[in-house]
Amino acid sequence: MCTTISVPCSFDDGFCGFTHDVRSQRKWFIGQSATPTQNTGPSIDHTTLTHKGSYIFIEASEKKLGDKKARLTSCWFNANITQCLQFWYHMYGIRIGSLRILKKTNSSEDTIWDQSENKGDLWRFGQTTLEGNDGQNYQFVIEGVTRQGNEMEKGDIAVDDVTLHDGVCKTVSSLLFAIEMSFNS
Ligand SMILES: [Ca+2]
Repeated sequence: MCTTISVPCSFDDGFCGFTHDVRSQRKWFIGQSATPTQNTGPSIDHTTLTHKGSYIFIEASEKKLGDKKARLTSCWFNANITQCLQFWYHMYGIRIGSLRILKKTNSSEDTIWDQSENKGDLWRFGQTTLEGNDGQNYQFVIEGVTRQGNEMEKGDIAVDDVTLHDGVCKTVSSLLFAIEMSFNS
């Protein structure tokens, strides 16, 4: 079960088997170097720390009505598997929206991790445990949500280097992993 996604995923060769939620009108895009809008989004790829690698991002200025969510979904995991989902995320922009990780079963969908603040031009480490204890097979969803209003285009959110480990997540200080991506330095 769940053999169609390939992790660790650097997004350098596409979406690693993650699929777009067909009910969402927005999509995650593969990005490289900087996103099209200035003063939002990453400047460089996380995997290589250069302009050459790729990451996924939501383009906040994409003009679309209706659904503001972009959702990327894993395949189905067996109910009894507990694992730690780890990833790097980038939330830079004065109108940043939300990044969420959801655990989805046939009957429920729960947010198990979320952030909704401007974090500056930094890649940050995130992790959350996918608990396999409720008897139901599950997927996880990487969901980006854009905000409406003035300067809504300054809200690009990016994700890179998604991976899974057996067992629950161990506590780490995300500060240890924060790497500043300043072009001024
Ligand atoms: Ca990458």
